[in-house]
Amino acid sequence: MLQRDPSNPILTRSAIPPATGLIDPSSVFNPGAIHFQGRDHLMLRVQARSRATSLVMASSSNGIHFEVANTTVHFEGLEREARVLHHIYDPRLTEIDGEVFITFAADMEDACRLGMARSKDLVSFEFMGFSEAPSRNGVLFPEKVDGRYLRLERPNAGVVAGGVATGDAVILAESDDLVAWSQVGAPVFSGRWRYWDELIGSGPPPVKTRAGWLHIYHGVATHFASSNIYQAGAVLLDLKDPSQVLTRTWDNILEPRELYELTGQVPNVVFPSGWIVRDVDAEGFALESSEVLVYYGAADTCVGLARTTIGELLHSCSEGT
Ligand code: BMA
Repeated sequence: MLQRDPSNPILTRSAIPPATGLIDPSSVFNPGAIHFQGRDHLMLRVQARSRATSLVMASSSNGIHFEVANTTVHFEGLEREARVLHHIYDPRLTEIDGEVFITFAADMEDACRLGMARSKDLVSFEFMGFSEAPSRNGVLFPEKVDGRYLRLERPNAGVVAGGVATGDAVILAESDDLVAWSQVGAPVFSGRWRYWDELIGSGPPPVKTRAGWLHIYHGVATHFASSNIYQAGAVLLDLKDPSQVLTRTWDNILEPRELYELTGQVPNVVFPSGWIVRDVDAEGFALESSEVLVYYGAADTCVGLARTTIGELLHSCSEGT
């Protein structure tokens, strides 16, 4: 369904310049992505050998070959957070009215919360706040719907036996100011036990198409003895009421098959976290013919790129149940 780029993995740990201060890092994965001010940008998750996590920007003129910045990202104001903060990671990027908003996971002493930051130039970043409740995999819609900002997120309160806190439901939240958020109604979609997407979480932010809000998510199959398997699927949400699912893929659309996805820091993982949609009409709707570049973390070790089109993704959703 999704076609891997022949130059995969497009980024590995050797691409991180020592000038970042990250000497001989272990991994680079789960990037946010955006086309902004004429270039393609990734916000990379880089893990040092201490397993401390940093975020590093990279940019490209073709979406394949990226130049990695010499500095790490600093969210101005985050240093004033009083609670112990261990890691921030898995950023997702959304442009709203010429400004880029970043949603990210934040591991605190008691829970993982959803953080937000904003930037007008992808050079300086301003921290905005954290969710009150444990949550992660948050993605902002690129425009207000019915006068409200919307985001999808994955409450992170459940604990799988013997494992870390996680979840099997994606919810919709709304806000007037991008700071205070409240849940809208029931979960938008849930995990399908015994199949590929038992645990779920949003991938890149939703994209507006004439057919509805198109969205990619990751699903985890947990029922294999040796290891969880992270895969990708798609879901189409109603344009006017995105709490309503129109169609959803039944098969996954990307699963670990290549060596760099099957083996690494965490084996059997493809984790889509960013995408760039090339062609959009005058009203902001993605064209069915548009190329889509999907960026994903592979085995929590490196970055993969897979291509498709809006039309193919819509078709794969329509084949779901
Ligand atoms: C998820 C998150 C991701 C990671 C994935 C596979 O729960 O922690 O950051 O890529 O697991 O390890």
